[in-house]
Amino acid sequence: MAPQDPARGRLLFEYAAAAGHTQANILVTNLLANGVAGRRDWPLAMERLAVEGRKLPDRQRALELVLGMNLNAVGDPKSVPKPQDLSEQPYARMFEQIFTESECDYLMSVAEDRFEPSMVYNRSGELVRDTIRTSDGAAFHWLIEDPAVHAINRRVAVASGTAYDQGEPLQALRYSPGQEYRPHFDFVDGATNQRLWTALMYLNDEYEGGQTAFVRTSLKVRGKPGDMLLFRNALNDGALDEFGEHAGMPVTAGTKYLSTRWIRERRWIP
Ligand code: PD2
Ligand code: ZN
Repeated sequence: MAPQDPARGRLLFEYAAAAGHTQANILVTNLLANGVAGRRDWPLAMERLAVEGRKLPDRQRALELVLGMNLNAVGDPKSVPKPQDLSEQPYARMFEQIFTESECDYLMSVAEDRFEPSMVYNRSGELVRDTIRTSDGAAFHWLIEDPAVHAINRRVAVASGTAYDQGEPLQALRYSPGQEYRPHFDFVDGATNQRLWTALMYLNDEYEGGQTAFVRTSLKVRGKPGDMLLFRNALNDGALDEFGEHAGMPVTAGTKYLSTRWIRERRWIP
């Protein structure tokens, strides 16, 4: 594989944008909003988004969504709801109604054209398809993380007491009847920058089955649209929390949409 150089890659997008390339301009705005591989300038990203919104309906929709959020000058939420305690082992908390219906609809609609069969890591660290995880997934990787998705990620960070830069890309997941995520740990064996937390955001209500089940305890969760479940995958000494084994139960009717974000110990973004 060619060596990765995200900062150089960002610079090339900046050149293309300055030369008038529309798509490169959009990507540069996204990178200014999230600060991946270079500087972060939220007010400038918002100004650019407003200009893009005059020509491009998708950008206008992202802009309107952000303007409806109660954000401070750097794009952080001014407040987040207090969580309900669900369990101490595993440590699990529910943030009810942390996202609005329009935010849930937005994530589902932006993901819709991007769904592909979900993958998992095998023992050699390669991403493969596996019957353990039969959903479809769409990752909002750094370049396509628009300012609205970015502001959603910042809300997850504030609620979880972590920094935005510790998060892996937000993923949207779609489960049709029979699809599931069988019991697993989100903890990655041997990782030096461990997945400490998992945030699951429930996006819709039009399905049956599909609860999030912690298989070593009796805890089963079905969030309402806009709710976020946050749980810890590791104990305070950094070791795996055995009680964190969990599953997305098979959906039996309808289609379930969910978003998930795995949060690392330290900075994860380039
Ligand atoms: O989609 C789910 O319900 C689910 C269940 C368990 C997702 C994940 N884990 C995950 O993304 O880690
Ligand atoms: Zn999981």
